[in-house]
Amino acid sequence: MALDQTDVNAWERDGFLVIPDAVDPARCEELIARAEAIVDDFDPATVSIFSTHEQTRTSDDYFLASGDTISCFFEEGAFAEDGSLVHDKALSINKIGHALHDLDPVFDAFSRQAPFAEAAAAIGIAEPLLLQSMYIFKSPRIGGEVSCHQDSTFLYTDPMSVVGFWVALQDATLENGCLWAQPGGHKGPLRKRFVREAGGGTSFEELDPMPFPEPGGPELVPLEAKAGTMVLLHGLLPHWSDVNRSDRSRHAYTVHVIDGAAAYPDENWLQRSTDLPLRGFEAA
Ligand SMILES: O=C(O)CCC(=O)C(=O)O
Repeated sequence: MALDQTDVNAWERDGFLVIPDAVDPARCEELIARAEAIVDDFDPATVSIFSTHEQTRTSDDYFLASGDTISCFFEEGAFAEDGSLVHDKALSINKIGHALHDLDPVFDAFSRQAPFAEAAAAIGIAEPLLLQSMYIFKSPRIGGEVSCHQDSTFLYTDPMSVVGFWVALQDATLENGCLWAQPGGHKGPLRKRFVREAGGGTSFEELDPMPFPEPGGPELVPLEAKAGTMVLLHGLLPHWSDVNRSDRSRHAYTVHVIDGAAAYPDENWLQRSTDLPLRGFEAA
């Protein structure tokens, strides 16, 4: 899957690169099966988000601890007033994160396949470190919108270095909520940073008032992708995905890679314990 100079030029011009047939569809199927097994084993009661006044704090804690865990996150509106699930558990999960790539052997091997390392080298990530992984379900008729954002907001380094390696595990189409991106949008400023507050919790620190392109508007282009397609996303690139209004799920897996030469701030939401140091693309 060698990238050539035309690909690298497109990456630098657009801030994203769509690489069809990057991953063997059989490996996508294997990852889907593994994610389904993780959800099967997951007991929703362990998230303990049912008592209303505690909800924000407990889900914040669960989220903030997830940088070095395998944690399941529900779709908005997954629970009824009485705490019961509105739909099947398997359909109610929005995503699994954020250390699948280091804690689960199937995800570890998937994330460290040659195409990932080759793409990282081709776009010039000097000392790649796999920081975060997310398995995104976008279940039929339930999967929610991912609002327009830049990944450097959440995974800031100095200098900025994060790149998303997003893989369609199932065909992503206009109907089931494919990615949309703003060509060249990575040349714009970072709008905000998502930071941990000294007193606990998180907030957005506003950096630049430039608005994001309007979802569905002319500045964003759809990135429809067959299963096995990899999409590289620059950390400053505004991107978005719509709700899934169709009857077909849109499973995807994304790994966010930073450059080990850049500084990683303590106020970033995602912090890893020293027991689980970041690794590159080499096998453990
Ligand atoms: O898969 C999606 O819909 C959004 C993914 C995304 O925003 C990301 O990987 O940064």
